[in-house]
Amino acid sequence: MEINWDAFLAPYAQAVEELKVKLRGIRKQYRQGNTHVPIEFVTGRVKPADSILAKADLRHIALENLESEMQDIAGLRIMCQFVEDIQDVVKMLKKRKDFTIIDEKDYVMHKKESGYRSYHVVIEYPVQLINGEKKILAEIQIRTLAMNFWATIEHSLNYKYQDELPQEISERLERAAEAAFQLDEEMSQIREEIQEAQHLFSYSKGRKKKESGQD
Ligand code: 0O2
Repeated sequence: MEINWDAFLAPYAQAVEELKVKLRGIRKQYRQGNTHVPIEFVTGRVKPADSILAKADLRHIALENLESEMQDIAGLRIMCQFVEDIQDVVKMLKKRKDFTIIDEKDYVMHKKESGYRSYHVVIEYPVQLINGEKKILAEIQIRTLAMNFWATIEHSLNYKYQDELPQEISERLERAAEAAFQLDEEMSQIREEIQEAQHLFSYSKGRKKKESGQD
């Protein structure tokens, strides 16, 4: 089967752009509300054609079934400061009316064998095209900054070694996963202190801006 990649990926690209704006908008609303902001930053990407083909091969997904079986062609990532923020973000996503959640995977409570931790939500998102509406699948990954740091490093090492990591690196990654977990635990313990400090800091920044007429 011959795929016209530009045409195939266009709705996914549109969905990623729209969802980035929407998810970043949530962050802005929290900030304006002067409450704790559970979202640190948001990224998004469309899986490149070569990665789609490699994954389809690995997972035995027929090209005709890509749209229904590959859930992460459109991918969004929401980074949080604290593990507790992840559930707040998931709850907030569940209340939204502009997409439907069709699957959830909790790799925070149940980490993967690799040490990977993250919360995955698969959504069905309607994009408006010139010839009508098209519902596409997108995956939103919600994770802490520590989980993201580990996953990003592990992903690039696996890419470099083509999923055949030398024993020593594999062991170091395991220890790093544990260290990232401990970091999240420690930060959770002093969460209230940190939030109060951040609140004071943004309040004083806001006042200075006002005083210097930058507001
Ligand atoms: P890229 O380059 O990140 O876009 P499933 O296993 O199908 O039941 P899951 O885990 O949601 O469910 O699907 P999958 O296909 O295993 O993983 C989807 C994405 O989750 C991956 O995308 C990664 O982004 C992330 N991920 C899953 N497992 C790991 C892991 O062990 N390490 C890291 N670093 N990331 C992981 P891709 O396809 O890797 O592409």
